[in-house]
Amino acid sequence: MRSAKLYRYTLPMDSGVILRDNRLKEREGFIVELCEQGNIGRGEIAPLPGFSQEGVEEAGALAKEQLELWLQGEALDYDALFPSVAFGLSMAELELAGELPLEGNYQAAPLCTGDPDDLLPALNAMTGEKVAKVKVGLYEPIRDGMLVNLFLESMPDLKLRLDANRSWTKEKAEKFAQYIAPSMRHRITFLEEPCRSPSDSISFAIDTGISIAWDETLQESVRNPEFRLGDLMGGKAIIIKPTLIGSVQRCIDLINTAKEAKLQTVISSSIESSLGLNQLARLAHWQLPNEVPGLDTIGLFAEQLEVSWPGCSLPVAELNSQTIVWQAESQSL
Ligand code: OSB
Ligand code: MG
Repeated sequence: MRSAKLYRYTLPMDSGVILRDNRLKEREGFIVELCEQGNIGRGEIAPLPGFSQEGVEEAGALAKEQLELWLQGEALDYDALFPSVAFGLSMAELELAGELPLEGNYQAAPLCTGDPDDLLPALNAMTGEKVAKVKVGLYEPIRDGMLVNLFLESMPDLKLRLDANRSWTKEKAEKFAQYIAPSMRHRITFLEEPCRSPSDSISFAIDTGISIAWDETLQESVRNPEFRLGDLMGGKAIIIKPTLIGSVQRCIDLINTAKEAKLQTVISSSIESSLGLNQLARLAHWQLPNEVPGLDTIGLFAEQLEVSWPGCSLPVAELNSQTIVWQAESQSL
């Protein structure tokens, strides 16, 4: 017999400047729970406002419809579903089948969004490779450039991932680069999407020697079924945010194609609850054991959900305290 539940959760949070114009004070989403023969599998369906094309209501309606099919024993066609729904349902199926390894990579690249002084203790506490992520493009490019240069100069073993979220014109991006000493540039592992247009970002990489990574461009590209990873020329890395990309299988396919193309691949958060974030850490360790994932987002929340993120002391709300919006069981299977 199969049974399934859909919980709707609301968690207090403050996304601060991370989401730029889409500041969030609450995170809403669903947890799907599948049961079969005493086994259980969960997944998170949480479209991210301002990033996902689907809204939370639409995602919930589609999830219920698909859960009905699952109860009847049908195989779900993930490529036809909203990315957030495909991700959550496929993750739940994977966990139910016992195919998602338990071990996770919880070593996140610390995310610096405001005061650079906040980053120093986190960096000093890191063992192994020191890698941090800094949001740029929120203030003047000159300030960003000076700051990044200062970081690199003062910590010789530091590597930085930067993210501009397409906020610069080509001129502003160049202004930023002017302030980074050429001898430091190779320690910027990559800069995500410096410019509004992808072609300007490619020119920027060629002109400055600073490697770039695709995040928004990858999300846009995968919406086109004809898309081939080889179309994303000029980037050194891709950022995979499964909630915005689709099913676990689709993410794994992308990872494998990227490996063949020698593209660095980073699994990253779409501000999932601690439940989804833990699963992303497990997916990252399983598929990309040697890559630090971009999962340092639990600190944006005021509460965790059901499972704790390792080392995080925020209170944990039980799944049972959330609303069950739908549940059913199959008769025949
Ligand atoms: O700008 O890459 C982004 C999270 C949600 C939406 C957009 C972004 C992010 C992150 C996640 O930055 C953290 C990370 O990638 O390290
Ligand atoms: Mg990004």
